[in-house]
Amino acid sequence: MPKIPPQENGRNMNMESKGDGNGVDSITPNEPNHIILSGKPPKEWFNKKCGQDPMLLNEDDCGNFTLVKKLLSNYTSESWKCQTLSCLCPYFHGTIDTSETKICILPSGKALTKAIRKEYRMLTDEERKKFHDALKKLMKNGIYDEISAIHLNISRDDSYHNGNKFWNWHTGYLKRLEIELRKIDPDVALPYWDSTLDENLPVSSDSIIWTDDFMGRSDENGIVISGPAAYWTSLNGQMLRRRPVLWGPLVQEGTIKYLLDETQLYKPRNANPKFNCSYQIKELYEQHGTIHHYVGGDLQDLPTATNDPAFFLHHCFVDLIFELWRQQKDPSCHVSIIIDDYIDETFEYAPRPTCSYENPDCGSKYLFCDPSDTGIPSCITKISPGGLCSGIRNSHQACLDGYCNGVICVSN
Ligand SMILES: [Cu+2]
Repeated sequence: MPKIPPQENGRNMNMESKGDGNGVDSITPNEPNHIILSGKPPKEWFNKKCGQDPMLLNEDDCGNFTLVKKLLSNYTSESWKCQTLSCLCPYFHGTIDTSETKICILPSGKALTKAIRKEYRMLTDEERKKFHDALKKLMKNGIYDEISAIHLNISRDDSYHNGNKFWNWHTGYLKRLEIELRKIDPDVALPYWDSTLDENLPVSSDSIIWTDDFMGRSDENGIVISGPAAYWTSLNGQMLRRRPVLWGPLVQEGTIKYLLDETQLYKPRNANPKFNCSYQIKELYEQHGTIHHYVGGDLQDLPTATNDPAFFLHHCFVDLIFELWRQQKDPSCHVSIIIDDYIDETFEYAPRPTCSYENPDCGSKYLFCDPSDTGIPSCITKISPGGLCSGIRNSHQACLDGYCNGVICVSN
């Protein structure tokens, strides 16, 4: 049995579905160009208060969501349910080579291989360009919107973001985008954004991840003006936005260690300490929410979160942590969504970037190794020009294409 169950029917407010009949794979608007998804407001997320945070966007009357863009209904794939490359093969118009076991030969003559999900900054420039190019194509051909609308649709059902269903649903959801990216370019895999790499900067928003060559910059109004989603108009007909200055806590390495520590003891008040899986999972869920809040704009608001490609990079990281946790889980820990024999052969995660005194190379020109305050070396993202570099021990390595003049990164 696959870990990822078939999706349940989302509530199709003023929408009718077609395709595979599961109600969410393909959504056809009743009116081609303007749909109001009305009804119950989406669940209040991250303790937001309607109307109190100017960066909570796109909700009209605190609950109604306006879907302005026309959906092309050109996404009907079931391929995300595949757990083997041979299952994926027909979706890539490949043929199974019978002389060698189960190898899928693509029309290009190359073999279809597992997607290797690397940290975004561990991609080579060529790999990152391929990812961005494939992403832009999906934005142009309407598939990105179709996939985004699936999340919009389920966002109106609390159960997808509350409780155990959250994990396996989002695992499958990431595969939807990844497989479509790979149909455009089979060399591509979904990268993950390890936000702990940004956390140790003096100002985390100085990370190169928010520069033109990566996820892009936003202007003073929060509109994303560079990167693969520059001036991207999403489902609601508005341009993609993030906080003009990203703000708030990110995930700390110590938190990840704490979450992955099998011997972590949860000590409820007036009770004996005990290992508690559901508590651990809830903690990871809460941590994941802080990143949505940090980026703000579309990503902060549940119905619009997937408008931002950063959603997929962030969730890919959360999925990695969950996967590590799942592999290391306490066998006596019973969480209904975890199935012992679950193996997905279509993708795997490359290790998170690490370094040590013996090997201070993080494996990317976009990362550097720093002992930080703890004395334990860890990889940190490089800082974009103009960013703050004070207080970093290895500050001579911290600035991308420049140097630290003591306080600020200046270009060479
Ligand atoms: Cu979600």
